[in-house]
Amino acid sequence: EEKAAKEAAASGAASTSGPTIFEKIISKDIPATIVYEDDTSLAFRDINPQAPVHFLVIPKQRGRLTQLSKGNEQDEQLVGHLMMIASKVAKQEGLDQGFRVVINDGPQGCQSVYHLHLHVLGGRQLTWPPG
Ligand code: D5M
Repeated sequence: EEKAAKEAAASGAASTSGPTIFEKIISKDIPATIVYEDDTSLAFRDINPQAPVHFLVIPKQRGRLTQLSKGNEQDEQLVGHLMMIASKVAKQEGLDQGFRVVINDGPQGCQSVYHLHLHVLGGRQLTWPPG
């Protein structure tokens, strides 16, 4: 299912409207392993981890920001906050040798869930460039 979503994203066929799976995680209608939560934001483990540590950081407000490229000045504080959570939870997860923060944006960025999210990956030697 995840592979299908990825392929749909790459082909540009992913849905860019309506509630996403992340809204159901926010409302706790579907389970997730939450590693951080505050009033505005949530971090939880990725269901399809690409590294020993792989979690996502998302804003809680529904429909606020589907993707980074839709943001404006009003989102600056929120996006900064998500970044700081990424760093804080990376530390909490013991990623003292380094980690990577990724935002996939749009079809060519391979975005499959249209609710802004930061990927944080670590716990192994990562390579560059990404695929
Ligand atoms: O990444 C979307 C990411 O969301 C992808 O790495 C899988 C993850 N995902 C999808 N569904 C779930 C659930 N239910 N729990 C946890 N993680 C999930 P993108 O950047 O949009 O390609």
